[in-house]
Amino acid sequence: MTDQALQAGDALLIVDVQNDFCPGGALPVPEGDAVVPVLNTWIDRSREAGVPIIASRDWHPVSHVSFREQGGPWPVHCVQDTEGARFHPDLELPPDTVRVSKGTAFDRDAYSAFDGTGLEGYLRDRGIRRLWVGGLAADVCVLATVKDACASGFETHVLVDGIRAVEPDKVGEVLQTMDEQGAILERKEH
Ligand code: VGL
Ligand code: ZN
Repeated sequence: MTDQALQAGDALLIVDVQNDFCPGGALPVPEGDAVVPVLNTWIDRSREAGVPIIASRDWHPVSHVSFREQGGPWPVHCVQDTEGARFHPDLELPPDTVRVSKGTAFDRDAYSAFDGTGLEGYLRDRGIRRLWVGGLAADVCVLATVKDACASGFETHVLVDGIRAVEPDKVGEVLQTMDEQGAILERKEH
């Protein structure tokens, strides 16, 4: 835990808070929608501090390689421009949120928000050094994003209350892996 006051050089990175990853969606993460109020608080804090807000989204073409019908591990999910691919309706993303789409090639999957998106360069160009990360799913795309963020030298803070896993039993293991990568695990200050 650190002082959770946001400052210049920070960015909030919200990973894949989309309908398909929430209860009722195509690839539901248990309690996935529970991250929404937590992340809304961080959105407010980011706006107050003038800190940029970045939201990644899983954004697959039809017949994506990760779908079971193509021999992949997942049910059809987050197909471009479908309701399931939209951000959760209660997530209060401001209009100037920077949207990052990933997994857009037919033949290649991308779990990390950094994978094939150019996000690292975008952040560096803006002098971002610290990231505050939350979203879905803790054991898939959040984990991959946190690993890449750490490997790229960003000071990476994980909003533990603002993540949920496809396999909830694995959260402890996931947090340990994040910690080993050098991420800082953040729980509520009060
Ligand atoms: C994700 C499974 C498949 C995620 C994306 O955003 O965590 N999980 N595609
Ligand atoms: Zn996907």
